[in-house]
Amino acid sequence: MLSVRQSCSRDVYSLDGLWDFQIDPTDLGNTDRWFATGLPAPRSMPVPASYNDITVDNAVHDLVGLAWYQREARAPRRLGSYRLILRFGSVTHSAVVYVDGIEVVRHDGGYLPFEADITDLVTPGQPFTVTVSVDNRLSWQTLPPGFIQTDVSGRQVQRYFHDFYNYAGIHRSVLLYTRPPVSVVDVTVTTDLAGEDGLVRYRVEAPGAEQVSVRILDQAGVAVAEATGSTGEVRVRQAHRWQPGRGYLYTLEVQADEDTYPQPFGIRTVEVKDSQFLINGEPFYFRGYGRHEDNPIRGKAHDDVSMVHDFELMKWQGANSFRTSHYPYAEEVLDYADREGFVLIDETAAVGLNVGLTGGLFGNQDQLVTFSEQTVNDRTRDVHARHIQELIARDKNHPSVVMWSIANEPESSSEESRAYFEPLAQVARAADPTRPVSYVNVMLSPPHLEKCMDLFDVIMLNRYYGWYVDTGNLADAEAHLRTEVAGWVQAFPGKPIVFTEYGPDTLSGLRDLFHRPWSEEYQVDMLDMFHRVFDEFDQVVGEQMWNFADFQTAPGIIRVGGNKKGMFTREREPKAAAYAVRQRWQAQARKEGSR
Ligand code: GCB
Repeated sequence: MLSVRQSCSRDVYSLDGLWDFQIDPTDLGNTDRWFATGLPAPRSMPVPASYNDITVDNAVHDLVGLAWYQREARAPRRLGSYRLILRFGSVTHSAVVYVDGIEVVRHDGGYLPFEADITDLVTPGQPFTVTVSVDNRLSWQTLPPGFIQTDVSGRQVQRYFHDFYNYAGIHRSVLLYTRPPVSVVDVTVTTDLAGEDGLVRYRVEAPGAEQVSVRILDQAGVAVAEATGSTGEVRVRQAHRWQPGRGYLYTLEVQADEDTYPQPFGIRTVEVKDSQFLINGEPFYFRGYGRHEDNPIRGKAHDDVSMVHDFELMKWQGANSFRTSHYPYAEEVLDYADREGFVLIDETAAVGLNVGLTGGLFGNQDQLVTFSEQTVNDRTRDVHARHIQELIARDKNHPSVVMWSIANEPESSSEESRAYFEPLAQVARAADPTRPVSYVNVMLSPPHLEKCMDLFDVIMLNRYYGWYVDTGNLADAEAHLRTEVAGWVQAFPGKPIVFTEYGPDTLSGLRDLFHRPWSEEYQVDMLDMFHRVFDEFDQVVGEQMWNFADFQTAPGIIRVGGNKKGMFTREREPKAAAYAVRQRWQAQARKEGSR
């Protein structure tokens, strides 16, 4: 799906701000038709935001079920023959949208956009009502998966297998935009290098358009190439390459009859070859983090203030990359990464397809099986395939995205897991033949147990030697880590290895002469130990520690006010490790710069 971009044929209006809001744990709203009659007892709720931490009401914070949002909007006065589209950046986890009481769209999946053409339901210049029912319930057929239990008081309790709080609500901007009756609905840009030149292949979908043409504008807005037709290849002479740290962007300005759509893109190549990850033909070493969209009060909502500040912190550290763990991030974040030259591993919301894990490496208390008719099944796989397709459709033109991660830490050591993932690897490759595809492997599935890695291009590993195992014994941790890396190198020769998680929980301010677990000293020591081992293996081409910042989780005996593995606190104050790792990453960056 195309991002919303303003142009001479497209006007954009924001519906962000305060909406009416009401929780509906007993599902009254559908029976009483709140979408037509209005919310009986609304309170104010900001959009975008997770609703959970905004009020001081436990019923809102712990809601399992439906919440309703409603507001008035006004159709543009001079709509003429143009279409009016209502567009949501994301609603977590599923939404049904009504305009003046009539359902216009429903969408499952809490981290991807959706839209509806509402032209025929509105009158130019007149107000209309938008209502959204938001469902935060997770089941075995949602991503991420979960299941609901009823406690002794009859209250519904959401259980899940991933380690971040189940924040919900309208998490990204709600927009109205106009476009001509015949308009661009999709653009795909892929690029190659030919010596100093860039080759730009494009495909435009604009159903019914009689004339399609494109111009390539450089960063100064100067046209450097053009072509006609809905597909083609254009040569950009002496092209500026999009490079890590230098995010040069061109714009493919598409003209389809009356419609103009500006599609930003970068000229660069990505390839996996001989245990190396190549960007523009040069070995790239990933330095950075797994992250979360997570902030005090607003939860998982996007906001530009936090985004820009987080990128400043990452640059200060010398990081060059991150993974969008564990779901697709806001489109604004991808646009900004493109501009800033950050390298992204783009992940689906398939986290927790593994009943062996709940918030870390500890037991399966409910005796569940991951893959079965009652749990993760063929229907889940169909949903997963759709998520992969929607993610790639949204993010395919971002030069910052260099690899797709189709799942985080799924079960991958059983025959069932292979049967589940084999078709999904194909779905991803069919949707995008230009980028490597992989998934993130869990510690429970070392090379001798692993059944899926041969389907993928890069070995991504989350490892917690020194924390969940060998706790406090970094000598043993180091030995075990070294042996395991050697095992991967031997089992999958030629595949590069990226560490996508490692690090201990660390309580900011806890200092310890004896460097024991939870102290800031231990975080420094443990990260240092991992880095020592990485440096011994040429096949290790990246280190993304866990996590950029502390983040909120479900309550649990191994979580103290959330997960504390951040390099920064949840408020973005640095821990000691932030300075120590900065020295290493800045030194690496300087070395690369002098090459
Ligand atoms: C993992 C998960 C991540 C958790 C982390 C932890 O392996 O991928 O979501 O937060 O471990 O801290 O336990």
